[in-house]
Amino acid sequence: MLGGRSTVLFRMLHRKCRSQFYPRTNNTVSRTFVPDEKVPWDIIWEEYNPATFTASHINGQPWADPAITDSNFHPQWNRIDGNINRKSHMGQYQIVDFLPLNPLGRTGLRGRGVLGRWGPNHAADPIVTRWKRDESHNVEFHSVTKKPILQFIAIQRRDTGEWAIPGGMVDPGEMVTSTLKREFMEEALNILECGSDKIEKSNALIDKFFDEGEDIYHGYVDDPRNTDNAWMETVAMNFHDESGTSVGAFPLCAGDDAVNVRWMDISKELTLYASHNDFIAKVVAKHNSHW
Ligand code: RP5
Repeated sequence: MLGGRSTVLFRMLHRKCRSQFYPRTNNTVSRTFVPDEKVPWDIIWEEYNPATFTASHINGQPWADPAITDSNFHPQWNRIDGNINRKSHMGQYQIVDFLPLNPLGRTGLRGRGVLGRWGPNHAADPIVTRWKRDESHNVEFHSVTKKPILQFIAIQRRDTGEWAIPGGMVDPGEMVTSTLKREFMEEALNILECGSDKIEKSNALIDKFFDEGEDIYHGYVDDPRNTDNAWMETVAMNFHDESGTSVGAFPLCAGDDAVNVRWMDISKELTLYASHNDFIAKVVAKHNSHW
């Protein structure tokens, strides 16, 4: 648990999951307001009694857990449970009244919201980058910072309309490295519907590209879907096309969960989904590029 840490962490990493209305509910589900100082579970707050919400459409879904009251449901918390990873990147999480507790603290809402798993819901985020170039293929530098401008492949999410890294959920038993490649192929190249000859003939190149990623972040995501009992975690990796001639030259095509996809210039003005800005900032530090 992170209860004793300063409130700075909560302001940064636990903000979007305390917004007034729960997403995808047409503002019909409200969170109890949780001020920064009351986020940690070890701060006693006797009156804390938020609403409970688990979206009805997740009942019975193959990707979702059963209700916590289901007598056949015996989750192995903090462990690899069959082929479901119930371990957290944040260390051991607590179980109170049979429910896992969000390791970052209170969110103002109990239940599972629209998330499939009680406890951690594991995702993977592929951050695919290249240098911004002019028509003569020369790298462009920012006029003020004099640093080269990095671009990354961003998708516009269908659910919130926000721009984001084209990440997705890790399937049960799936290796995170496979999720990173699969999600990119589905979300940014839409290989099924738009798969061009060029991409089909480049299988070996794509495999090699996705073999050479660099770790950027693994841990909690400040996702607006998080609740007191279910939350997003991710592994973010950077895949960089230095010359801009391999994956950096592929035609982009938005997949099912996206309405748009494009190369986006990176700067501190970006406003991305969840805590994706923080992951992009780490990529910038690695490449010493414009911010
Ligand atoms: C975020 O949600 C993760 O960082 C990842 O980008 C995404 C995965 O959820 P879906 O896009 O599958 O909804 O928390």
